[in-house]
Amino acid sequence: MVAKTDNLKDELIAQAKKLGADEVRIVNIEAYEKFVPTNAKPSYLAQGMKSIVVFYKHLLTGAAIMRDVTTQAGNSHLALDFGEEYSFYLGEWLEDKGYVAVPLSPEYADLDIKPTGAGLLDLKWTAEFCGLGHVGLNLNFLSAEYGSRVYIVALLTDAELEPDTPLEKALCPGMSCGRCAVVCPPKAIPLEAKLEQTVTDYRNLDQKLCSTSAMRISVRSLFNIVFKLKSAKKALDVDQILDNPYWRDYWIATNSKRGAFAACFECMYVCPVGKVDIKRIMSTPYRKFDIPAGSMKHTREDGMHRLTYIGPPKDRDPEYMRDRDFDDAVK
Ligand code: B12
Ligand code: SF4
Ligand code: SF4
Repeated sequence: MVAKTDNLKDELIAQAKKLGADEVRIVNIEAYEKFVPTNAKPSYLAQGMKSIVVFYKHLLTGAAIMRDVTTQAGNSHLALDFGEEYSFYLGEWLEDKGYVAVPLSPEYADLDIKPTGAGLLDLKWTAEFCGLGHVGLNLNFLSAEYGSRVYIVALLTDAELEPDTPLEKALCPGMSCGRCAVVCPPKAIPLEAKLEQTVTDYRNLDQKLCSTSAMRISVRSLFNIVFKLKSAKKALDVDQILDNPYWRDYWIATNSKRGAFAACFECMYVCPVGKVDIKRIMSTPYRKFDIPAGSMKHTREDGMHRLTYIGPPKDRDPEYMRDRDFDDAVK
């Protein structure tokens, strides 16, 4: 028997925040499905669901101000784990009231939706759809409070909840900021756009390039290395190959997830959006090395806005850039 309450949505938001969620919004499933061009939609998972409850959990500022990517990854996994846990308890809270609810794994990538993997819902769009924030230049979701330094979680329910609407104004100014694009190690974020366009026209990400940093140790990297060794132009030195730190990284990534994904945070900590945490992040010594004054150039000519990165200082050497690609072994 469903317990009728007039203010179920308010109670649900209060409950989610009590559990630890930062901001919570509601998506109406019927309206959302009309915009989803892939199978990453609620009806692919379950029939009869009415609402998506979407919320985010922020990373601790301490993780964003340090140099060590592994510690950042550990913190990001914690934020995701907590979010996932809250989504279970929130689902249980709804079920105690007579509804059904199901949390969605926030980092799972389904190979049937897309052969290279896609979320059960593409959460950045889900979050933009209900005004939780806005998807920025780099296709990361930005919240007004913590910029992109948040992880998104969602659950489906058959409870009919009043939906929220998208933000009226983008949080990301696009090329006139462009900090994420210049600092991105594999240059996976757009570095130029037509002057007359706005960020919603040109926001994009080369996912394959990004994954070389963000999923440094993955099945793809393993295949790449095996094929590279197989087609070596010289006799392989077994000791040299076994000595490469990649194998230990692979074990650590399998064991702890570190390096397997969430192995790059560059676009997250340089993003100036975030009224709660950004001042503290930008004022810390190590973050000042990211884009020191004068290290970024904007050119506006031939109808194009182009970005160039002149930095970074030499001693800024993110951990994941160390060589683990076996080039010495094969050339
Ligand atoms: C696959 C994946 C990746 C891929 C692709 C990233 C991407 N931007 O899509 C790679 C490996 C590159 C990646 C990298 C990172 N990721 Co990731 N990743 C995911 C994952 C598991 C699925 C995303 C997905 O489905 N992408 C869709 C792609 C694969 O399909 P596509 O064909 O290119 O695009 C189609 C769909 O988007 C479709 N679509 C589907 N639904 C909808 C709905 C609407 C309304 C519309 C218009 C379109 C639409 O339309 C497109 C065209 O057909 C999500 C979790 C989730 N469930 O959302 C986390 C997620 C996106 N990752 C996250 C993070 C944090 C990262 C990294 C920072 C690494 C890290 N340190 O953790 C980087 C950031 C890269 C970046 N700039 O976005 C967070 C993002 C949080 C945030 N603030 O935005 C997420 C949401 C995890 C989470 N639960 O919080 N990731
Ligand atoms: S996670 Fe790293 S590689 Fe991917 S877009 Fe951000 S800065 Fe670029
Ligand atoms: S760093 Fe700048 S351009 Fe990139 S997402 Fe943030 S606000 Fe947008």
